[in-house]
Amino acid sequence: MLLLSQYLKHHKTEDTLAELIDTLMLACKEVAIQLREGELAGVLGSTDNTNVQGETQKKMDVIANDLLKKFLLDNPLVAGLASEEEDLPVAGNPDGKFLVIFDPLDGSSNIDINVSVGTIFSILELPEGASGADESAYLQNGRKQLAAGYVLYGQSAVLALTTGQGVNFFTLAHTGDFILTRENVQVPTQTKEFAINMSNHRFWEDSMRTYIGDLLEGSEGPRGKNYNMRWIASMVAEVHRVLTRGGIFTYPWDQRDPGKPGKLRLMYEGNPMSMLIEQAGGIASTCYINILDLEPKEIHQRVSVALGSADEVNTLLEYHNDHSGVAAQLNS
Ligand code: P6P
Repeated sequence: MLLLSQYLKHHKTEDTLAELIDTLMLACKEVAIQLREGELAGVLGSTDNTNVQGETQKKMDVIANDLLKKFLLDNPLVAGLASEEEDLPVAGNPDGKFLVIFDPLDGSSNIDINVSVGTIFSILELPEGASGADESAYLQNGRKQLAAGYVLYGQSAVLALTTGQGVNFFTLAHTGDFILTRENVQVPTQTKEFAINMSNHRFWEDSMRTYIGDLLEGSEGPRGKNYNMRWIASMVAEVHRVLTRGGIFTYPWDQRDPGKPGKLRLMYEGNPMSMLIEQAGGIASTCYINILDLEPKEIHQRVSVALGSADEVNTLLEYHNDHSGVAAQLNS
């Protein structure tokens, strides 16, 4: 039984990075405790506020965001943080070395129906001479991430973590320790399982309609095999399924708001999940280029996402080989 701290030490993770990951886990353990109490703690339901995304904030969105801010800003290593629930970055210690970007509770629309949600995080180094108060310091290409991961609050609380040396799962024990439960996670290259919100079908590009249509034709169609579909409406749960048994998850650009690249956010959903997927041997694309190759322009910018089993994502990319449309322009 290897504790998270022992694993990081054994794999020579730089000391201050290991310390920061430990701080993040202290916050996530508190989130897990609140979620476990649920109705009993009065943490379900919504607030009267909307966040910068224009979404109604759930009580747990605010509680999780406040817990992460408290623990991170108490750590002098943190120069600043950015959150889905914060309009602007929040400055930490001016002498700190790390920036932390997070979605405190991804999938929170599932809170009141007791379906899995999660905390997604991305860790960057503060650029030389920059300040954690400035948005520009956070706008770093996804390949600059020092570490990325999520804590999925399901039947068990599971941390999926990469520091650039592969992906590992750690399960939260009753002792409060995260214990290594799966080492060197690998995404199977092929799959028969896809995840997309089918209710948006009429708004997709023709290329996506054709790709999904061919999946639905099953063994009689051009793909020559039957597929199963999943949609949890919680990216963190979908990505955990893909890391665990393969699959393709996609939330593509659509015509509902054609000026938006997609629904999901690049800095605290796309980039951290893409680092995990690539580190586990999968592919994470905008449907046009690798997500980790995008140059960010603003902290809450959105992105089209197609990630998972390498062979399946490559097939999706073959359907999206025309890069002349607005979706490709917004996602390249
Ligand atoms: P829809 C949750 O709000 C989220 O950002 C992702 O976790 C999830 O995959 C997606 O949105 C669900 O979107 O349109 O199905 O509600």
